[in-house]
Amino acid sequence: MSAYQRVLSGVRPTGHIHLGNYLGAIRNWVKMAKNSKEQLFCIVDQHALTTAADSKNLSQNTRTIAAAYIACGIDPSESAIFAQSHVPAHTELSWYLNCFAPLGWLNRMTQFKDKAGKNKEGANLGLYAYPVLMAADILIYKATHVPVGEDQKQHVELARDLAGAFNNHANLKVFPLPEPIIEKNTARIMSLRDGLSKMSKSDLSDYSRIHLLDDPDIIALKIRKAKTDSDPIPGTIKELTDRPEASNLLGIYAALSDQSIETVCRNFEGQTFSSVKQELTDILISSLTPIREKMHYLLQNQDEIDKILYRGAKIANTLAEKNLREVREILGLIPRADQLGKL
Ligand code: AQP
Repeated sequence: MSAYQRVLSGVRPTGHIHLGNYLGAIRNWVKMAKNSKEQLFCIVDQHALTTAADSKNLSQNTRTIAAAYIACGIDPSESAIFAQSHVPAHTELSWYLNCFAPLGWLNRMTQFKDKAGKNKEGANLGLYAYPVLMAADILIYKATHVPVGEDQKQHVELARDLAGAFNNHANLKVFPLPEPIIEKNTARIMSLRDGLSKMSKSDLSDYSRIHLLDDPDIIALKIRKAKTDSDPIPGTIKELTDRPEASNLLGIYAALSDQSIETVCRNFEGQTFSSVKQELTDILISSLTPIREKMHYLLQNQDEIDKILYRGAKIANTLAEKNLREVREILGLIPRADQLGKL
């Protein structure tokens, strides 16, 4: 029997997909997909519009993220891979959920505070309402499990709260409460330039992250330049406290070599970062080269990517429309002509 009923997750096509997206999210999707009944992986292009809409590159970025999913091991014949904007039910459900979302819940969202920065009055409504659209992304499929990095945990919790609020209104268990699935060791991969900041697509410095499309020379250069400290590697994880950059690099090495950080510390004990950086470079290159090559191949065959996206959207639309019809009926809206008799 499958451990997971229906798995759903997504990435924003906002720029270069990076090692944090891979280790914190997509690698876990691949593992979970093998153990779940149904999987849907979307490229959340409408979320990308909430921060500095990059209309010139959005469609290309969307295809690049789709290529990354496939290259990282998501099988499009077993999982629906699609663009969020190809399934209009997401935004429709999002509106209904908006009407169940007290402002107090949204005011607690830390990502809005981080992304809006000091200029909250100037931030757009889409950025503020982003977590409700994310709840709709999940609930429109009645997804049961949502693999994410640590930064998205609060948003999945909001989706649970909104599912509960809607279920209470309906006096029915319409939506299952989705569970966030977070891989503890890779939940938060940090910037290569600052061990206290998350590795992020929107960081201005390319040297802060490894892109999945970086070639070996660039990977080697970025790791050479990665911030470290001058102390040798300790034998225990406890001694890594207050050494954020060292913890991050050893954590990345541990994740890629499928070892615990404890084992990595023991194996490298007493060595300096220059030798560890060489080993880290080697394992990054050997892990990411097949992904980069497959992404390049797919990106040269964009029609193939589009076919996969359209096929995925067809599966997603069928599921979403069925659930949307149920929601509309509960809310008391007159059924749409095209939905009559289809429940
Ligand atoms: N540094 C990270 N470590 C672990 N997981 C991460 N994720 C993102 N960064 C890290 C996880 O990747 C998935 C997709 O993220 P997203 O693109 O939808 O949004 P994000 O979390 O805002 O990612 P970025 O890279 O920081 O993008 P920008 O800069 O555009 O905001 C999620 O599961 C996320 O947790």
